[in-house]
Amino acid sequence: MPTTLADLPLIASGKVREMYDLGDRLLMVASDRISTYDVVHPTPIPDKGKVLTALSVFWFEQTGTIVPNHLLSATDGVPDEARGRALSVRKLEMLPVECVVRGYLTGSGWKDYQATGAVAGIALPDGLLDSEQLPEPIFTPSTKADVGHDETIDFDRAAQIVGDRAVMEQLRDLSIALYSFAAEHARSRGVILADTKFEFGRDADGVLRVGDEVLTPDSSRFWPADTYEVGRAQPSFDKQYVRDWAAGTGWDKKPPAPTIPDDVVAGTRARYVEAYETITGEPFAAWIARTDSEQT
Ligand code: Q0Q
Repeated sequence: MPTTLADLPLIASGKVREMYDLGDRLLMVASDRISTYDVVHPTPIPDKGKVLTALSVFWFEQTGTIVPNHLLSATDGVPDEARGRALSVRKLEMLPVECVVRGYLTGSGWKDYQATGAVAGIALPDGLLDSEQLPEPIFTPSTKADVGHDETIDFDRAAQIVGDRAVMEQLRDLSIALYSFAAEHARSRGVILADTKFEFGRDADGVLRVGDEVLTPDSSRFWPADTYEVGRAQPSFDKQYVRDWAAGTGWDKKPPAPTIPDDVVAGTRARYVEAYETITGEPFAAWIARTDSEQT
């Protein structure tokens, strides 16, 4: 009997995503919800969940030779109501750190650098400017906060939390390799991948796999390369349209978030579809056709 999401045990939920139990595997579902300034708006962005799911699948398929991942299928076990925006994934024993890689100095990294000249205990050259590309990508792990922001920690603390320095070194090397591959690909398509976050776990055979979503606009910062300018904050490839609108409403960036008008919804949807087609070189319609069919 075809299932619906309501039939499945919910095991975890985030601001814009849910994780359900399929028994021998999990169902990772991306909603069409959008959050700005960490507050979820009441208005969905049609197809946002499908675009982000399609991007994760693109990157999983591109990076399987760098590190195995948890993807099983974009159709098997996926209820019709979630087709295109949900993946069945292997059950992993997730490691308790967020693996963040930064190629550019922005966000909390820029704040830490201004205050200390370092990020996550990694000393950086003097005189770097906001949004400047770092001499090389840096690994800046963070704790997994249930509520609020993850806290950046240094490598030694991350190794202590994971309980094995050699495993932490492996996570660092794999995270940097994944980021570097994706950043080179994105840059060739006119998009800067400023930073990203990975989560890893071990499957039942002890194999280390990258899990969660990967290299999506919700787990990464993507900037358009053609407007990139060092010395100021950069517009987000996907969220700038809605952020600029929100700034114009006088919203205090605290809950509740304002309802998004139709034209901003349409413009934001268009930016997500553009992000997918620019990065992958594939029409978004191809993803819809692929996941509408039975098997992939
Ligand atoms: C797992 N999460 C995060 C989450 C809500 C993701 C559980 N393959 C896995 C994964 C994954 N990915 C998880 N557990 C076991 N095996 C990841 C926090 C929460 C939606 C998506 N929660």
